[in-house]
Amino acid sequence: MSTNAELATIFAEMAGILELTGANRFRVNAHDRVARVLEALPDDVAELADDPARLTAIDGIGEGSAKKIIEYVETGRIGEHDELRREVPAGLLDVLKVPGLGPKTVRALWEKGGVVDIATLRAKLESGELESIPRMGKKTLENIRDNLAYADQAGRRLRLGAALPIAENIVEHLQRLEGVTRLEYAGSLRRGRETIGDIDILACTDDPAALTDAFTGMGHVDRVIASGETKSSVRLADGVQVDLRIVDPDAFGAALLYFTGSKEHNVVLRERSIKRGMRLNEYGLFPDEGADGRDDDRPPQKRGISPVASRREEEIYRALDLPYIPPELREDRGEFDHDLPELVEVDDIRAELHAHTTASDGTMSIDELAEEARARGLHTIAVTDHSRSSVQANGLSDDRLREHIDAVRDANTRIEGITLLAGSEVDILADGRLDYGDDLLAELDVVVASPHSSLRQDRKKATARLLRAIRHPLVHILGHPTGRMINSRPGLDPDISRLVDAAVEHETALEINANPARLDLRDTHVRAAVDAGALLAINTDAHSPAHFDFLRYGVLTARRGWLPADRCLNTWSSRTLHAWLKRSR
Ligand code: DGT
Ligand code: CA
Ligand code: CA
Ligand code: ZN
Repeated sequence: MSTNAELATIFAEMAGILELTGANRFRVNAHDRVARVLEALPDDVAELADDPARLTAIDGIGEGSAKKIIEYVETGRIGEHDELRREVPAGLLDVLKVPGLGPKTVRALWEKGGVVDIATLRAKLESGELESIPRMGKKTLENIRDNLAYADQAGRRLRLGAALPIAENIVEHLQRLEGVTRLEYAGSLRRGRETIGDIDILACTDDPAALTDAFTGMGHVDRVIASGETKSSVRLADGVQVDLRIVDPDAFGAALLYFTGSKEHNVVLRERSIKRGMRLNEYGLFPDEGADGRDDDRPPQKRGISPVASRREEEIYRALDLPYIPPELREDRGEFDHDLPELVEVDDIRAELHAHTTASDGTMSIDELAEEARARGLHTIAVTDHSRSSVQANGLSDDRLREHIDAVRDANTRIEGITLLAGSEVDILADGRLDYGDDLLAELDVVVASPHSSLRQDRKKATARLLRAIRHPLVHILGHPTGRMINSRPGLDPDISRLVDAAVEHETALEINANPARLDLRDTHVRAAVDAGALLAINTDAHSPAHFDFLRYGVLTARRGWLPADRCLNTWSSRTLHAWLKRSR
């Protein structure tokens, strides 16, 4: 393991132990953050450790963490880590990673149930031994059992929100090398899929050996899987594989097209080529004769055969009588037979309609939230804290909401350059009723209604529940409609076509929650909503300033669902948006 990888593991472990032993959130988060920063850092942290200032210059690494990193580089251990490890059984940290198991529960399982690792957890679930632990009902234990099974089958695909920053760091790092003329990521990442199997990178360079060395020698490389003249693969500390392919500049477009995929999209492109008397492969689009060298697997260009198109993706599409197809649409989901929409872009987004403050479970005050939103160029920010039933999120009682509305309206008169709207993210209760009465909801400028509990309802109940919220005349937006968490919680499975039809009829917008753990609605649901003519909202659900950066994940998902800018509330002018919000008031 490289130093980066080792340190990332250590910091993640310290965060886990601190969490289990009930340390304060701030300390847990600081360790967790350092782990993630090191995981994505292509520079070798051991080299940076010569100078503490170079470490603290990295976003997320403070003075305390820098000291620990230096301690590790110099001595091979961190004193604090050794001390922490003595406090809990090593296998307990795996138990903490089981979806749905928080530190409090794991602690109870450990102290009262004798669970020390996944194996004892499984065995004790089996034997019924855990049922005697206070507040550990049959239902809770059943959930744990299901979550164990779900986590097993979710496998090792990385969330988009984890993969994209890693890929961007690598691209930035390698692009700086002498001789590199082009370097981009391709694959499912470029298509914006919600999870990524591996990261595919394509490059052109005058010095392939130097690029390969730099790639396999990156600080966070855990293992070099392959290292060849044109193709190398590495595994990073967190287990994700990265493939690097070095290609000829004249064939870059063809390679980018091929390795962006999807496989299904490529298959249709190849068939289309054949119908037009041509052949398409990763080196280019060629005249039929000679493109496939029988016993010669060198690129056709090297065998003296000139391509019809190969330098740019656009040229290949044009030669196949197609418009340029954006990567997010390349799934063979109708992109060859339909007029393509003007897809929404990050720069189109001008309003955030779902955000939290310290009144519930956010970290920002109303003023800080407004300042952050204004700095990001938005004309409107809706303050939508949780409602009373979301107890764990410090949801607002009726009285607290009334005070909060006044505070938001007051802030709105004080703060220049942005409009603050008083809103709520109101819980949709299990039967579809909302968590506040209509009088109170009618006082709000924005009502986002979301499910947070009873997320294991059957399809029929879930559909009826969400339909009731969509039809509610005071609801503007249905927030994260299924409540799923990617790789950890399946969430509700409602009849989406009935939901989108009702959303069209009642002019209720459906949210694409941009949090990369949610991406809810998902791409295929967005497509169903767009096809039915529904309105969508892309919201970050910000609980802290950094969460505003989630926007791009929401936009990628929207684009995969063919969402044009004008069907998205957040792109509208403030006049149009405010008029729409007032329609039912
Ligand atoms: P992933 O990594 O599982 O999230 O998905 P992709 O789409 O990135 O797939 P990957 O990494 O296996 O390959 C990258 C692209 O290369 C893929 O989207 C299309 C192209 N490709 C790879 N293998 C094949 C193949 O056997 N046939 C065709 N037509 N294309 C392929
Ligand atoms: Ca891939
Ligand atoms: Ca790959
Ligand atoms: Zn929220």
